[in-house]
Amino acid sequence: MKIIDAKVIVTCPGRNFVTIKIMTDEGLYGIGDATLNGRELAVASYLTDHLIPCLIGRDAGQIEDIWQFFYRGAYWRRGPVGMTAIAAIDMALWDIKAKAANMPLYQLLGGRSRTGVMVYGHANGTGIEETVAEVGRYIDMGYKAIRAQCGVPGLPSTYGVSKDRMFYEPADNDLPSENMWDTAAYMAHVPKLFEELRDTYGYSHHLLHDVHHRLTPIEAGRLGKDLEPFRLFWLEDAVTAELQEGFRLIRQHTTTPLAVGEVFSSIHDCHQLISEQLIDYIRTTIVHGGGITSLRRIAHLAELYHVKTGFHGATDLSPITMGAALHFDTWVPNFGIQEYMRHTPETDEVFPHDYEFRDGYLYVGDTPGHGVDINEELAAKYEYKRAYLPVNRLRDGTMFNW
Ligand code: EZ4
Ligand code: CO
Repeated sequence: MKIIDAKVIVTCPGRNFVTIKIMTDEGLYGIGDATLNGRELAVASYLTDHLIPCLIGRDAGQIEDIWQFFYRGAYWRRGPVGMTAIAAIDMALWDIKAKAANMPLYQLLGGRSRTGVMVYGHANGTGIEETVAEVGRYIDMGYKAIRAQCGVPGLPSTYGVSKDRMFYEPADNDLPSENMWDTAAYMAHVPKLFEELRDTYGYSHHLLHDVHHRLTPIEAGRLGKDLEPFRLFWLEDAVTAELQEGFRLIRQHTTTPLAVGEVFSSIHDCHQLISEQLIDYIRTTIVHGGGITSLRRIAHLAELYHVKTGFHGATDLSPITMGAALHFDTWVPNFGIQEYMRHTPETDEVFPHDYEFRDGYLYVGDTPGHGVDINEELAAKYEYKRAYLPVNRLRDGTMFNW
């Protein structure tokens, strides 16, 4: 089966999404997500200008060879723009292969390891009381696992606290908006939130928290220790992870489980974190980590070291990534959990899909492929709109991590 054409579709049904559609001479096509929040057009150009010309005429079944061709063949390896572009092609090719086999993708990967995929939802509020009430709402909706984020007294805005109850969207401005950060205020506040949550709801649900790269290793060790009585499922992105060995220091000080990796683009970004057992969950997901071909390698490496998967699943990952991730989650032996933020109805309409939420779990359907399609006519109605993630500064103006 030969690739005869491929195109990039940019659409903005409430937020920007980039999609590749690959066509074959047998009439089958596959789609892949190429969305990189705040840098969408760079990936679109990487695909259109540099990868698609090399795709035409190739055998659509040679997924591994095409992956290696684009990874090794670029000479310039890794990096989020390039790896997102490779991921998009890889996802589309797995979609085609599964359609050709007339199988849902999880069958092709090795079959079902579980009936459903446990997901966690996002509860947040401006204060503790509001956040506690929100967690209650998620419990009522059937969630078994809930991430809790809360405003910090004295800070006008905080990562993870949304203006819209249903749909959180951090890329909120045409140019980066500026947030303010205060580590001491945050560290004093978070344990109070989790104490209140456990006092209110007990210990029958999993609770998670995302630090969003704002601490140093020794601060993270302290926070992890302070949170130990509340038995978190995980503490996410406690520190930036360019320095993988930095996690050793956190590990020496706390038994709170650690998750990291949503911004990683390859196995080399987490090799040491995994092989030294410095983390418990790897969050690198299909769209930003080089596709299914690449994530398979990461998951197998992780399995050797008791590390489980916990794929990133924010709204800036399109329903295509969610579909592909759910097939992967349904198969992968060392599955941990899947993040799940609801897409808006406009987005769901542009990307029809067959996965569904029931009682705390997401279930994939049995449509051949990854089960997600794109309505191109509808997609064309939503024009790209530039949007940036915020930046973050300390009180004295110093640029910090967002
Ligand atoms: O801020 O995906 O765990 N989820 C997150 C996300 C990220 C966005 C950035 O594009 O940290 O909400
Ligand atoms: Co995160």
